[in-house]
Amino acid sequence: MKESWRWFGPDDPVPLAHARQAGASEIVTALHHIPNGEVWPADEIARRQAEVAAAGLTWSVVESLPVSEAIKTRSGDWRRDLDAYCRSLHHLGAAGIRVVCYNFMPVIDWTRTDLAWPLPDGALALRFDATAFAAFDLFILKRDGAEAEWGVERCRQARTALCGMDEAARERLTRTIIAGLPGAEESYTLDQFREALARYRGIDAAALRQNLGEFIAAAAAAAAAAGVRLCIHPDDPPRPLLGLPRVLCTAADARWLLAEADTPANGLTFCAGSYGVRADNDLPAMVREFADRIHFVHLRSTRREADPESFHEAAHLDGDVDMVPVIRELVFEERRRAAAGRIDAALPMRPDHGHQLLDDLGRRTNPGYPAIGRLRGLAELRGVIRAVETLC
Ligand code: DNO
Repeated sequence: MKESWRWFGPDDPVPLAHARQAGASEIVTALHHIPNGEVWPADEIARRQAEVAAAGLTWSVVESLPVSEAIKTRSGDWRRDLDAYCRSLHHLGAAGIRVVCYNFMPVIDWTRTDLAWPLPDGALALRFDATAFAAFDLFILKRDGAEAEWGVERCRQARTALCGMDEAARERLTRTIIAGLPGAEESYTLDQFREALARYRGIDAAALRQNLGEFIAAAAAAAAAAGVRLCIHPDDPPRPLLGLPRVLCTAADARWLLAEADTPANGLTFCAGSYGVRADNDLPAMVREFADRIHFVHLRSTRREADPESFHEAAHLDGDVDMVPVIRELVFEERRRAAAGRIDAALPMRPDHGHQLLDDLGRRTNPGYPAIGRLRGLAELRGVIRAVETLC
């Protein structure tokens, strides 16, 4: 596998030199300063590539080339944005960057309620607490219809949770949900957030699926022509939030999307942590089924809590994800590709997220992306990969 490391660009508090010392050879990044919907110019791609190469690394995966809200809702300037998307794919392919990750989550990207949840050993983890999320939805956002969706018991728990939060805690929860986690690109105030939600009135799961299907038909054709492989990131968490549909949560969703455009240019980012939040996703079986369409891998593990809709991020080899069988299936796929002479035999993988520990604590870090927590994750995963490659 190609060991890669996410780098958020020149403002990332973890420099490229540290990614290299962690043992990574590849960089996963994006032109974060370009607004969603705009073309990524060839010269800006080349400049970023040169910066990465100067550190002895290769920019081999884009995460993400964001899909604009106009495209997701198929409204406003969506045709212009789609054209820009296809032009960016062309520029990336011409620069030799062949793997492009994206997602199709409405309004908000990945979502957590707590970015510094203390573990028993003193390290800090990211957490999604369904009750805290309900408290935001019901009593801070005050979304119409939320009460009926959450049900009596969760509303009661949420009211109690809200009473336990002071003004600062409520503000922190709100910002954690709507201000955008690293890589999310969109950031909202409460009023802007309400407007963004309103744009999805009338867009249910079937309508969003149709929009995604139409997007991938056009984008995969452009990607194929550019020599690029697109790979969708699953929804995180993998279930509808705030009355918004989410349509890439399960094996059935992935199967559907891959059939919509039957070309390697339409592929998956296999994010073990996101798919693993659902007990009904059998991860090794999913890798086996979708193997030849997986172009990028996020290795991370989550732990479901006593409340089955809540989870926190566990250490990479702990949690609910069967990491060793997942890695074994990925290694088998790499061997099949190598035997078939495919140029994409080595799969790019990155240690996704990491606990804040040791010198990470007290430092400015991008939530989920501290240096030492990820270094530990990568080292543990590398050990498993080597063992599987040797013994299986
Ligand atoms: C979180 C990431 C996501 C991911 C996007 C892909 O850590 O996995 O932000 O980059 O959803 O489009």
